[in-house]
Amino acid sequence: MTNLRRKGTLLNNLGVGRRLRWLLLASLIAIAIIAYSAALPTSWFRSAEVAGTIFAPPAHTWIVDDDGPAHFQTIQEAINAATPGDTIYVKAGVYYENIIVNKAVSLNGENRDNTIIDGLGTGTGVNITSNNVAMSGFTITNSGWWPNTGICLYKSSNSRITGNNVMANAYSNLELLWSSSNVISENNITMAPYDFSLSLWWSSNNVISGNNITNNNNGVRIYRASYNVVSDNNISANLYAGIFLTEWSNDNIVTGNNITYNGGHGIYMDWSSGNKIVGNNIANNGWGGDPYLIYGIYVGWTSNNKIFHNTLINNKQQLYSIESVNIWDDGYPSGGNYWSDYAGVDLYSGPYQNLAGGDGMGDMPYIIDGNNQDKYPLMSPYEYWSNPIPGDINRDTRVNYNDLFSLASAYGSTPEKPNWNPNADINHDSRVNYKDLYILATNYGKT
Ligand SMILES: [Ca+2]
Ligand SMILES: [Ca+2]
Ligand SMILES: [Ca+2]
Ligand SMILES: [Ca+2]
Repeated sequence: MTNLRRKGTLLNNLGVGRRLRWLLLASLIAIAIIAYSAALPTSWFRSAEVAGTIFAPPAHTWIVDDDGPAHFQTIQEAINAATPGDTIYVKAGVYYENIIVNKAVSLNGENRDNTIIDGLGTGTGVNITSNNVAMSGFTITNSGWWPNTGICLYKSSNSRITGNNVMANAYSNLELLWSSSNVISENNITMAPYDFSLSLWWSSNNVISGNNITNNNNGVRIYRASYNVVSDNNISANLYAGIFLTEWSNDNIVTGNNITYNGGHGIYMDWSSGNKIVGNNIANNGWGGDPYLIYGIYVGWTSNNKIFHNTLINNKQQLYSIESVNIWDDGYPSGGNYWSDYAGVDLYSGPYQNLAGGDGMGDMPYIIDGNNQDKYPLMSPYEYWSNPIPGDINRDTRVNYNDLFSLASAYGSTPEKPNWNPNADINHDSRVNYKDLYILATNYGKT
């Protein structure tokens, strides 16, 4: 009793009541919190972002319009204001700019045909110097003469250029310089009147896919650039070449492209090895009038490349090979290329083409020169050859007695047997029997 009293007396002697003390303490804490958080946001969030933690701020979208309400009227102002991870949405309009993209932002145009970046004939249209940039939905046009270009990726990685029109730039449309692991897809890359429309210089592991690369001076140049994939593009109606791979451009894959009606060579390759040129349609090239630029495929001083499953039709000259040793087929029964000027017949089958019954591959090699031959030239364009009318064993686009003869010659066989004909195994169950005969019979007479 005495002690409690004394304590109470002591506190009371400080001159502060209990409620008042709590109020004071609470106020101090509140003030501290407010002061601390006011000082924090920018620096604290930024450093968290750099560290890649989960505290990154939500990405912001900036709106750009040349003639309506928006955050900015020019694309460059929006890039300057943005932080990495932001999106810049550009409304339809004409933007007379040379743009530098020096941070990881997404540039999205409202519509590729009327959201236009016009360089007014000077500078590079869009110069991408950061990694992880995405750009889609624009027309990029009217940039300046060399060394400028429509879009340049300079030391950029993991960027994506998709769904744009890159067109009518004075020198070249699109260049990658020392840039790797980028995707260039679904663009119209057209009307570059002077140089190659799309060039990869010292750039690796890029994917160039699904673009229309048409009506340029030249199509695609790969220069000292390796491990790139060029697939499923339409590379047509260029004044001179379709694709160049030159000077130590190794281990690239060129596949599934339509390379047609180029005035010069369809594919030109020099001083390069380890490339796979597979499954391309290479037709009607070399008719532009230059007496030297006339080949579907030209290879010079370039060896150890694999070139098969391509379809070569009606090029002014199909092929020229000088000082080169390359592989022109994928073995048996995968096969070689289709050459529209192949004069051989298909009466035999097997790795040595000495067994009765055709198999869709010519019985004699397509001879290129003393060091180069396609051992298994295809009897029809690869697109059909790989997906024929069921029962068309010899791939001559009709199911008739020749196919019946092939099947009969291989009847009862399995892959180890001497009379095995892989194409006679129509249902791919590793035996030639009544099931294959049934398929052939139900398709008999089809063309
Ligand atoms: Ca507008
Ligand atoms: Ca044959
Ligand atoms: Ca047939
Ligand atoms: Ca079978």
